[in-house]
Amino acid sequence: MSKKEVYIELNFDVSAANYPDCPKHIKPEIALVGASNAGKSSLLNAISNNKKIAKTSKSPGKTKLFNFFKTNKGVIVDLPGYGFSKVSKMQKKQWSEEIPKYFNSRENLKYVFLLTDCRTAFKKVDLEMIDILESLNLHYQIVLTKSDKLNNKEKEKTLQRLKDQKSMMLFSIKDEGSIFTLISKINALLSN
Ligand SMILES: Nc1nc2c(ncn2[C@@H]2O[C@H](COP(=O)(O)OP(=O)(O)O)[C@@H](O)[C@H]2O)c(=O)[nH]1
Ligand SMILES: [Mg+2]
Repeated sequence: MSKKEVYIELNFDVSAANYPDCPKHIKPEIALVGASNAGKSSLLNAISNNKKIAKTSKSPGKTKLFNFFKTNKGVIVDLPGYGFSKVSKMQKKQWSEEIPKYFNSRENLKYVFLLTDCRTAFKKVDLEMIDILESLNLHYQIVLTKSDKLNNKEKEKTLQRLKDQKSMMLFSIKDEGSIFTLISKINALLSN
């Protein structure tokens, strides 16, 4: 199989500012959630090998909408990033009302990837999100992003801690192995 066949073909579908505007469909859906700047857009670009599919930004808070992407097997949603200081009223409403509404009501939601920067993981906002996912019994995995920023010692330590820990994985857009691991997981999730 060539590398091109391995990547997930993503096509931007639609953005929704509020939960009721999210498109209805019958395919399996996977959600990406995480603090603003956690690396959600970069991960989408990495799994599709397409730098332009999702806008990445160095300044936090650019993705203020639910962004829906279609694959040939299902749908991937980039949720509004939470937890940065300068926010509009609308942004606060999205975190406190629209994201929980989405998790509460989304019938085809198969799985959630919760992204968090491996250097600053498990801040209050992440823990609050984990609480929501747990309380709704949603299946999820924590993706510790930007692992290339760890030195070898830190990386070794983190991997040791994550051993046999299926609920977490280390990820970097600079680590092909981690990209392909995630692609396989997504393909499997969307095939069931
Ligand atoms: N070094 C490194 N930087 C990353 C990685 N993933 C994302 N970034 C950077 O982190 C910033 C935020 O990424 P972005 O994908 O826009 O985050 P989002 O707000 O969650 O969508 C950008 O400057 C990215 O280039 C990674 O794996 N390694
Ligand atoms: Mg983004």
